[in-house]
Amino acid sequence: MQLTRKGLWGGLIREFRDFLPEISDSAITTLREGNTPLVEVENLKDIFGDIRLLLKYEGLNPTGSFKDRGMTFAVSKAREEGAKAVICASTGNTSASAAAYAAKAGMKAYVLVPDGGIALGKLSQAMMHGALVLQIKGNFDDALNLVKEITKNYPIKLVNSINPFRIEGQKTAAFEVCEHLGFAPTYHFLPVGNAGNITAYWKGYNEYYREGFISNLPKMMGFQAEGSAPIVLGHPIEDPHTIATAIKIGNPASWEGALKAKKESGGVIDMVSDEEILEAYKLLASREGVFCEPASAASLAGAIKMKKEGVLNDGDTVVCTLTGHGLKDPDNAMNNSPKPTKVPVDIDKILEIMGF
Ligand code: AN7
Repeated sequence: MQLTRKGLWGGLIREFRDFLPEISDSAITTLREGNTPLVEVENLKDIFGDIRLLLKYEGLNPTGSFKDRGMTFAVSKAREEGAKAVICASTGNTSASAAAYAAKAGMKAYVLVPDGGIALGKLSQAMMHGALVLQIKGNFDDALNLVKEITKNYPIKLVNSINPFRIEGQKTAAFEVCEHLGFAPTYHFLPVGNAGNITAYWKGYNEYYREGFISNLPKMMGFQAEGSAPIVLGHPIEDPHTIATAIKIGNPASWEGALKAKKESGGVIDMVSDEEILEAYKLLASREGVFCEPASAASLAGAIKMKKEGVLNDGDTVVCTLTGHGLKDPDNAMNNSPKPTKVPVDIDKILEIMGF
């Protein structure tokens, strides 16, 4: 048998280079991110009937979230420009990704995270990858303001999604959805925090549309958490709250991008409650075998809400992006599932509990 390279994935910069800004080969910093599966939902027919529902499982990226798509490009660009350090504010996933890609590029990473309310998995990643982790006695919005101020005056590359190369990398997820399906979905649901991702997907779909690869554009359906829904309410929120800490953001950086995606696509920016988010989170894990973090489940919670409101129809193709892996947030997982049963080393007792 002959060994072949068939099917090996070069990371999204190499795979989608024709659709990205130019970058020199030697600067490319990749952990082979992208190429995540589009998983067909099979067991939610009681809710969705004959709607075709698919999950873009971004938790399977190298650091466990979609942030790797933007980070490979932002860090590669920083490296090309000769930067020695990167910095970001983060609710967790951006810091994990920035820390990993900075390590790979041989750069220093500084990450500013809220003190408390950052999921354990994410914090442990930033620490393990050797970032300087600064816990701010404030929220994400405070951290982002500080980072913007610092990068004005010091030679550190900002890698939050206000860095346009982040959006460029992230748009490739829309390319993959089109390539997997062979067409664009009718609806695309996403959780919305800083709104960089919905902005990026909309850009990606539009670029494939202009190329003639797809003949329709999806309606973009962005969902914020109820206690943290500035775009829905139409004003920044001073003190946002939600169990979905990844999207606990009161003043999104890409606010305009989200509104543009909504308006141009004929979609919505709406909100779901923490209860609805947790319900969707548990449904995915227990009935589809897909473990995502709570913020990610806001996309499915949004789809369930829209189905109930009669917006979705039989025959529609609906994609929900699951932005981050469930292992990111072990505390929420433990608090929202049945506890293990402690048993003695006694086969009769065990069989009895098993129901035999
Ligand atoms: C799992 O890590 O903002 O609307 O600092 O981690 O593009 O901001 C994370 C955001 C959705 C929202 N799902 O995406 C950060 C950060 C998960 C996330 C979002 C985030 P955007």
